[in-house]
Amino acid sequence: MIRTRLKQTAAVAALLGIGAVVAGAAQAESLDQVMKRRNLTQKDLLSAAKTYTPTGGRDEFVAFSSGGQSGQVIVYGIPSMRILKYIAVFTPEPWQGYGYDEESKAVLAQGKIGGRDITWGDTHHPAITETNGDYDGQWLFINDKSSPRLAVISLHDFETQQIVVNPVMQSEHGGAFVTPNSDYVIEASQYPAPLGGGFAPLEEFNEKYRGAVTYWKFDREAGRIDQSKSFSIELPPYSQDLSDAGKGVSDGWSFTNSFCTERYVGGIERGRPPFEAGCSANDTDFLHVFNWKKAEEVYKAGKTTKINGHDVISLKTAVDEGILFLIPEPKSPHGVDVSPDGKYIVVGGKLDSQVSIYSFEKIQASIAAKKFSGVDAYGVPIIDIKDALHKQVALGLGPLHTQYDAKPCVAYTSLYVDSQVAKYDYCEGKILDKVSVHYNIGHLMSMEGDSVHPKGKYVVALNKLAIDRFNPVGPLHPQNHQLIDVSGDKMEVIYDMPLPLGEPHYSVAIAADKLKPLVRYKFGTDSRTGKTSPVATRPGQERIERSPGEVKVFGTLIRSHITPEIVEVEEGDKVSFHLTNTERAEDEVHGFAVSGHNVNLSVEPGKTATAAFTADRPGVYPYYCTEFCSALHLEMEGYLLVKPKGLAQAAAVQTAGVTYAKGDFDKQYKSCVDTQAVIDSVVGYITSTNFKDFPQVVSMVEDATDQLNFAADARKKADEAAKKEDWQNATLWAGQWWQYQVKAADIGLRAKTFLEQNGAKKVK
Ligand code: CUK
Ligand code: CUA
Repeated sequence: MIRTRLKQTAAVAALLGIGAVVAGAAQAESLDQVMKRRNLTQKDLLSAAKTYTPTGGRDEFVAFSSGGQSGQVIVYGIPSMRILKYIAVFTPEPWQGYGYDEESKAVLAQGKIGGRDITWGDTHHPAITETNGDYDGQWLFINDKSSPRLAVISLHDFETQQIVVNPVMQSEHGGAFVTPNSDYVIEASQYPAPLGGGFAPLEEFNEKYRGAVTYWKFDREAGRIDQSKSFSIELPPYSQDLSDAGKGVSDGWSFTNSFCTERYVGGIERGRPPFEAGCSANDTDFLHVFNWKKAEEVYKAGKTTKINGHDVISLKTAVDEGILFLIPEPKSPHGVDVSPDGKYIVVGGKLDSQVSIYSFEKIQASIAAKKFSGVDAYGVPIIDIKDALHKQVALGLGPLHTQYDAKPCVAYTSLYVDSQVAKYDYCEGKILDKVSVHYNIGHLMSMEGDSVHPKGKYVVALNKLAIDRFNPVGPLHPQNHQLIDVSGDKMEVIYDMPLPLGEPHYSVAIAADKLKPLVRYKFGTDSRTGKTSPVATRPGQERIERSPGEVKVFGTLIRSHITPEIVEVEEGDKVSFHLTNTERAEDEVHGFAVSGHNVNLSVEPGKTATAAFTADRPGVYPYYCTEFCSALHLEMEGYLLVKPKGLAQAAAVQTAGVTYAKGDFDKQYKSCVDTQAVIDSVVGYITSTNFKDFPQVVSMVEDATDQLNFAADARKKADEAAKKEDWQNATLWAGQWWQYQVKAADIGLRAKTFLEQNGAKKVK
């Protein structure tokens, strides 16, 4: 064992730069040869150059994509299209410990419906918080279409912190869409049902079934939706679809389209034609136009009805107070997207060949003049389509969703049936370009393309089918996001990215430099509340608290040990491990898993997480860290001993596997002293540079200093034991001293490499 350590000392020295040069490799291939071998064209090379991101390179934009049925959010970089993270939202996700630690279980539990766990979600539309209509990169919202819920994700740590259940709807689609200062998050229902739940026969569809739109109040300071300050508006039983908030001139208004205004109820098994036939019979459906500022006043004035304790403005009040208007929109409409200046509202019709561009000014003129073509069956005033349209542009078949460019009046609309993206001038109504995508595009995303200042450069096509684009992996194909370069006059598809997680609907992309995520948590943070955890434990304060039937472990995690290492409980005890990662080093995550108990934590630097379970089976259960965190990661282990009830205390004789004598101690001690010389040389190098100009290195130096302080402490213990000629403990503590030295050397080496590669200068 000692000899191994000596060898390791040599290895550390070798790592630090006294190594041999790798012998000459075969002649490198030329670019021409690679092109030939891989059958690449000049155009391919150009695309590669536009998307390739060299090692260590960063992306210009970060995209947040819905993860569809996975109930997650997918984060990736643009233009490299490299996936960076899956954010667990509605679905348990082991790597992040989501749904395994008690803190995140509490978040998932907020999403229960009628006491039932819903362990997945159908995520559709992410929205980043906005300030004056610009993305601010602080919070992210996403909806669940299947069970009407909305989640709040902190962009400080990319973790889900809140789930709210819609109190009146049974399904939804048109969320999450934010108002220009994120005062409200809009969520509109999809399939009508009795508001607030409960049964009503389908024969009473017209009378008892309803749609709704909810305005969730976002409390930015708390970073939470405030359910007590949120309200809804009752709507006719149409299938309300997507929404968008007005901005600029149209701030204070919002728009939600709809289909199946026929209010058709299918029933194939009852001999009726299916929903799809009856729901697409009319030539037009209705765009809903809301004065939400007015609705807010009406809500604050208390002119609401309570449903499940939630304030609802009735359809009648909405009409009487001038909150709701309808405008016909052709045919089976889908997306509704407000232009960056707020002057136009673009609607795509799935069964139409044109987009309809409504003018906010014209809509307002009609409302002011009370010029309506009639009312619907519920008394809602209808504005004549001719009085509201700015233009209709024939783009192609199946226009769905629209995003905007940095250039004024330029928009991109997805054409589902044609499998194309159309670029056009929506002010003049002129098509500028079209590009084919593969296949059947749903949403599309331009950079910050639904904000008041879109960034242009790229559009991503979110295709519904991949078919032949990738290596086959069975009947369930990956999703395909195609990157389109839109910087020139002609759009060019330059990259295909398979997404193997769920069917993404909408995505949003933000300039990467607007995101300022944490490197580490403040000591003892509960990442799900963002506050200091009441069970955070400082190093040296680790303890086991026992009460009848209950054992609470307050522990810490640091390279490479779990404190405590042995936990003895009795069969039937309720056990909780409250673990705090006391690392300050970047990316030094520790996991925690207990054999056979479904215990799995991810504890990032500074975080506190809790695993709770009942120890109902006597036995010996190893626990360990699940992240390869250091050279001694495998030794980051411990035992949970579950004693059978009533077992007499065994004789407490612990036998060591190996015994050590003075000679062993001397050898170990010498190897520590040798290692210290190596460390000193690295420290000498680092401190001779301008390392303080590199924040990453400063934090590594902090971490290494921590490790060296731990080393000094272990050395003291070794010295004390040696003084008592307790060679067993003296040798073991000297070994621990060496462990800390290796960690310090490891970090020092990383810092040295960083400085060398990033052009650090000698200062002394
Ligand atoms: S929806 Cu899926 S393609 Cu949910 Cu926004 Cu249009
Ligand atoms: Cu901590 Cu492995």
